[in-house]
Amino acid sequence: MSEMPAGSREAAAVTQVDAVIVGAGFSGMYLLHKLRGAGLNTVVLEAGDGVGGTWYWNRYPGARVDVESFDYSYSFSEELQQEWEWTERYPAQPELLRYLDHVADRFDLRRDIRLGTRVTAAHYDEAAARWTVRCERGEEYRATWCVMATGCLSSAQLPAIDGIGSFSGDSYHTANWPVEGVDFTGKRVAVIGTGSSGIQSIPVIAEQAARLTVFQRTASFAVPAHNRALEPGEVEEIKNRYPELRDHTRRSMAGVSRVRIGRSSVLEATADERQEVFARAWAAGTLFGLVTSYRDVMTDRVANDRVADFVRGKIREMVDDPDTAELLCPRGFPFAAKRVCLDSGYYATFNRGNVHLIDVSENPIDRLSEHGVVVNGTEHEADVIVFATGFDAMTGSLAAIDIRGRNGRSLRDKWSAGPITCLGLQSAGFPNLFFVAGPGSPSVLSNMVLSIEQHVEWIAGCIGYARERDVISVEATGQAEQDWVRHVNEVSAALLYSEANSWYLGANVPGKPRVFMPYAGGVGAYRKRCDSVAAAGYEGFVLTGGPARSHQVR
Ligand code: N01
Repeated sequence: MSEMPAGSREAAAVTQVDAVIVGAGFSGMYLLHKLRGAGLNTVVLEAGDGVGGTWYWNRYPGARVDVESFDYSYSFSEELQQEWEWTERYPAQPELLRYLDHVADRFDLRRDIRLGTRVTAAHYDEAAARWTVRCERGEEYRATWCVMATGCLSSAQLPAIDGIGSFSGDSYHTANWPVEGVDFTGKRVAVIGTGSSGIQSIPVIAEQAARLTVFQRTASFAVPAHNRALEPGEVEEIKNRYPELRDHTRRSMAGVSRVRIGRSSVLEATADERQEVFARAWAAGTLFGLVTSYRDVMTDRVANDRVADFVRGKIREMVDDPDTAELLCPRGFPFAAKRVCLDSGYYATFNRGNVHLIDVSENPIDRLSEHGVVVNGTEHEADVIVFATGFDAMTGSLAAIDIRGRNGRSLRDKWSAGPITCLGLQSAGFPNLFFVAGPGSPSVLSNMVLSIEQHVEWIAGCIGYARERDVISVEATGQAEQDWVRHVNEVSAALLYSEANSWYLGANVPGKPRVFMPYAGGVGAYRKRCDSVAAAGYEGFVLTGGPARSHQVR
């Protein structure tokens, strides 16, 4: 059953701990801090050579966060949030990585983080009620608790294009960018993909490259970031208001502080009123401004079309060449049914003489050749190819690990028709295994840091509750997860998400089941549900006592 040869397993070192956490990004680091504080001997296993997760790997030019910095930051430590100085509304990757490095040092986390340690398997031993976690180089860890803090967007996807290995120049995936950076000066560069990663990197690459060719299969909706430096007075005001801001975000829909959901319908507004409301949302420069401008943007396709028309109008204003502008106008799916992108100069980049857009929606890329990208029989020569082609989202990083629960059942098999979880936190048959921001939780539809903190606190609370009562295993019931999956599906069915081929649905990965994975009911409602489950003694979970109490606790 193991993917590791028996011989190498015998030779490997085995370390006994209370808890193993996989991943040292925002989730894994906070969880280590919490579990260590609760007295658990905890280790974090991290594939990268540094901490930071998403912000360690995604070093491509132009990478920056799309949620405002004062929201996209830990709230668990008053000292941390008071001492850290964000410089911009939407900080770039180096600043985010500095923040996470600071957190690792400030809370003395590094001594329990094993870098360069990729986890390959996690198997549950039912008799011992312990997980065995195996790593690529053969080390083994045994632990009562195992938490997958592996990230929603961490399994990078290369496209299935013929000849991908035959290109003789350099090629890079945005999510696996070299630490030393890439110099595009004087180079002919091809970028494949126009999601968030493409939209952020294209303007920066265009400034350096001799010639940039962008291959677009689907145009994305992008709204302006209006990024800027934060003023000293503004930072001080935010810091003074943190209790109020954090309280609001925890009870909100998307976990951000400056957004209020409109109460009226797009369809009841006059054309002038709509224009004014949309223009205000556009000027605010936030990811959620247009989508929350009216209450029915995500529930009514006609209402949604009004927003989409507004954005298309803006694209036509920004792009000089009318044919290029039309190609850049997204069509065929609702606004925000795919993740909206934040634009820092993307559309304006197509007004540069060295930038060319190739539409591959009807004529897909034939193949990669030794010298470039071949479309419709024409070879577009390039010295460098950048794949901004996304991720096997939400389940990819879990499927990459051979996870086996009770009776040796594999998580990959259990989820072969789509992920099944209770609250996105656990899956029945996998006792003591938790996911942070797992499928079935708000995660990618929300401010990730806020959702991560909520999950970490819930998991730490659950483990603490179990330990106080000599509980040796905690496991979601099949009924509880069925009820939750039904609720997740009902909520998303009332929204327009299924009308787009997005990574939310796994539609970007050939063969992946088409299931809407995140929970769209909002972080406030979700938190209430999690809190009430905990308050009822972990209703929907079976808590099994240890040898002294070999019965179900509760
Ligand atoms: O990935 P994507 P991403 N031929 O899947 C195209 C977060 N993020 O890395 O749409 C040609 O969105 C594909 O085309 P199509 C954020 O949540 C956040 O950009 O499948 N094209 C698409 O255009 C985001 O949503 C930030 O038709 C091919 C692109 O590749 C998520 O990560 C920054 C192709 C992939 O876009 C993923 O974003 C970056 C092919 N064979 C990322 N195969 C922030 O701002 C794929 N494509 C914080």
